Amino acid sequence: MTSQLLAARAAYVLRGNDLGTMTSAAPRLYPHMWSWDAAFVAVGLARLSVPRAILELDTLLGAQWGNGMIPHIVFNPDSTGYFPGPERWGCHLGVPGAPPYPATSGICQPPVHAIAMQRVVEASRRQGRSDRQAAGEFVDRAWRPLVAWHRWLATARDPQGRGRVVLHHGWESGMDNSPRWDGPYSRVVVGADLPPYQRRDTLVVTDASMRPSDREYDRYLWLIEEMRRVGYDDALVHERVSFAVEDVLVSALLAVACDVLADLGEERGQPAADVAELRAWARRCRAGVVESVDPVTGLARDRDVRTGEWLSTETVAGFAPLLCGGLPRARESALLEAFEGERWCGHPQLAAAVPPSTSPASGAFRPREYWRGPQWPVIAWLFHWSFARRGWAERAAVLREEGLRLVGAGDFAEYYDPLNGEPLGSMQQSWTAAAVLDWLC
Ligand code: 9WN
Repeated sequence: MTSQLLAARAAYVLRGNDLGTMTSAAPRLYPHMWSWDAAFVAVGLARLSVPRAILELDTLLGAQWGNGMIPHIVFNPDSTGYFPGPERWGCHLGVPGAPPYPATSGICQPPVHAIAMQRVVEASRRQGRSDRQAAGEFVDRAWRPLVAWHRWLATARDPQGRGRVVLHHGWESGMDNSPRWDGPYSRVVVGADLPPYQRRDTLVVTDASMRPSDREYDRYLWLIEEMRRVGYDDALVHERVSFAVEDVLVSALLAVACDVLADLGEERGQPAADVAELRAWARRCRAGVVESVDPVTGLARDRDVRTGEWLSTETVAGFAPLLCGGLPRARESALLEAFEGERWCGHPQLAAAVPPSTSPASGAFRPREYWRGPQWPVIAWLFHWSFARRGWAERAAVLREEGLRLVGAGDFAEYYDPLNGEPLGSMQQSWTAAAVLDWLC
């Protein structure tokens, strides 16, 4: 397929998933707005229409909680096709700080929104004056909400100031069933009083082996129950919820996002005190990520807060320092070598040289099981964007080329089998189309 046709098909996917003021993450499996999906979607939309990209982010920010949290799902009121829906979360039913409308979930996702805002601003610079003005006004309007979001992550979710963001659900990492979380999840004891439920995801993706197992779902639902029972109160969640991990990838993204936001704020003359705070959070998170690096493997590690252990499964999160920087030069070069080496992108059996979610050389690797092995185009995009930002133009170009090789057939799948390139999970996934648009336009 030519690049032009692929880009046209990507645009068609985003238009098809457009619900008016939000874009569904995918038409059937995810008929609502997801937080980090919305950010990536805005990156793609900015190539089609800057105002539409801004609207996407405005909708998301419109659902922000009073404490600053951007919820991981903003529910489309016209769809009931996803479980767990608003009733199971119960957030719109009087949880302090949660908006009564639109209904939202009660957890967060990775903070990539400032990155999206920066891409929208950049896209606007290639357009006419009205788009540039709209983007500038958007930065001004979104400034307080985004600083509040970052503040919540840097404080409520890092109460000890370790520089690593604490998550209370695997869904908050965006990498739901990654083997990173197997240890912490194994210690989650599902209560006998877990209300019964019926999954819907396996009605859409009928090959159940591509999705998390029922046992995993019980734990996911139990964590929601635990949070709901303490009214989603930040301090109580931190104290009582049985899953608590320091996520190194989210921490690296927060570091980058704080710097990106601070840059935009400086350009727009936003308050110097806010900018200084953002820079301080960026420094602290960068240091937290660097501190997590395993001296033997050189990969960054998550940490189980409940047991204090470092978690060193070989997943793509191990490359978090490449996103945020901060490593001494020799260690950074070694990490880049590992990224391109035969345990990762250079693995001889890969169909496309982009990072799989888990190393194919690891015992935890499962090529078709969701975040346990498949390649996710959006993750390739994230590393591509970071590498370009860090001045590694050639490496960024390779990721773009290989990412496009992965999605070249135009299915815009959610994820791909790294060993044969088979598209898996949901098709017409919005963020896959968005990554392709950004790569091609
Ligand atoms: C739970 C929407 C989301 C992505 C996540 C991905 C998946 C949801 C699910 O889909 O998670 O949040 O039901 O599996 O893991 O990264 O944001 O695309």
